[in-house]
Amino acid sequence: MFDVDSVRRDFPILGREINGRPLVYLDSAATSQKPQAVIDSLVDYYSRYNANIHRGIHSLGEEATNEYEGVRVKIKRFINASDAHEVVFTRNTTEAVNLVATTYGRQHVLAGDEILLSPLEHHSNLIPWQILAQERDAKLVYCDLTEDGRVCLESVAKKLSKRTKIVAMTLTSNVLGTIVPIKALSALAHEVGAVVFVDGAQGLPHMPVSVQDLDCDFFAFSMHKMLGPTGVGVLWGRAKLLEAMPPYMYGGNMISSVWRDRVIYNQIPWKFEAGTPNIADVVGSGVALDYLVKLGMDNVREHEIELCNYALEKFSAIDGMTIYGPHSAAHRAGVFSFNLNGVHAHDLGQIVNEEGIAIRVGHHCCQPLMRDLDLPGTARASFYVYTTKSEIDLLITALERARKVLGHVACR
Ligand code: ALA
Repeated sequence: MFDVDSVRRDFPILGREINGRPLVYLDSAATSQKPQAVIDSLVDYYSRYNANIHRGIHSLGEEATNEYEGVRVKIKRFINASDAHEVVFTRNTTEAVNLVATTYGRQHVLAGDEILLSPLEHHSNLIPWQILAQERDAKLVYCDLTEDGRVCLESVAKKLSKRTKIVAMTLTSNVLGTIVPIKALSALAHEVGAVVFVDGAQGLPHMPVSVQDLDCDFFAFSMHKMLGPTGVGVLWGRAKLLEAMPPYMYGGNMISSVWRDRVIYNQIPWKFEAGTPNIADVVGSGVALDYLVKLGMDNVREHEIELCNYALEKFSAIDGMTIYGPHSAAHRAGVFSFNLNGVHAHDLGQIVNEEGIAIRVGHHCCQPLMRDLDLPGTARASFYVYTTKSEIDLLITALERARKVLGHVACR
């Protein structure tokens, strides 16, 4: 295991004070904080080798191209893909979902076909499929959840059929923290010939992932949730699927030859990377991956399990606090949605902010799930590699204060 205190020293923002209190950042599911090495890499890029890539033969252009393409190889290793050409850079996870829905989806989903989702999906892994289904007169089908918010595999098996063309599910819920058993899901989906698209945005930052072991067909994630800069997403896809898909956007870099009236597209992955990409932030993403590799993803998960066990024990002792999602660390990541009896989530967010504590409140871009739970919203505390048990204690103290300030009496 790594030393959390020493990790914290690498994150300059954690030295900040908010409202006269040391910052307690419990909103890493929204975006993670960045280590100094990532911040420095952006200044280094712009100070020493800023140039456009894949275009010129001058030294700066070559250096920038090598760094950019080098990050693709780092990603290939990080997710254990079989080939770096299967790694496509996008702006974020949302763009990766849209890319697959509008290319692979339009090619393969026809009238009467079905797309299977879970009720846990973030709007970004729902609306692109909703629009595709509307366009094609296809149907969205939802599997059931267990009482504690886990994906029920028996229900997945029942809802799959020869009509199912795509199964799109998150690896980890950004609301309930649920970890979805993707490997078992892939096996079931492949039996009926469906492809599996995994939204890895909340999962990959927190656990070791091998796309080959998960046996999924597409896997998307965002670097800003795993110590990297904003503006870099990744779509991994099996080469044979990516090769058969049309481009998503058209323009420079995605071509091999152009005539006045026709074009031959570039090979994968560049076929999907039209225009000048976000070079600096891709470079910074490589440094973020180096940082995580150094910590060890097994250790990252172990640290999170320890925090989850601690939080589950402490939160369950608070009168009137409802925790949503799995009550076992084995089935969840460090994302805790909760409500405190009689206190509106927005009021909670405001009161804890007065103590320097950052949490997210609201529907978390999961309105259908909130409707299923019959909730207007929740407060959410989310952890990462720099989170400590004493920060969880500070949150609990602030919640107790919130209850007093808002004048509500605790009741179970
Ligand atoms: N999807 C991010 C979250 O859950 C923004 O907060």
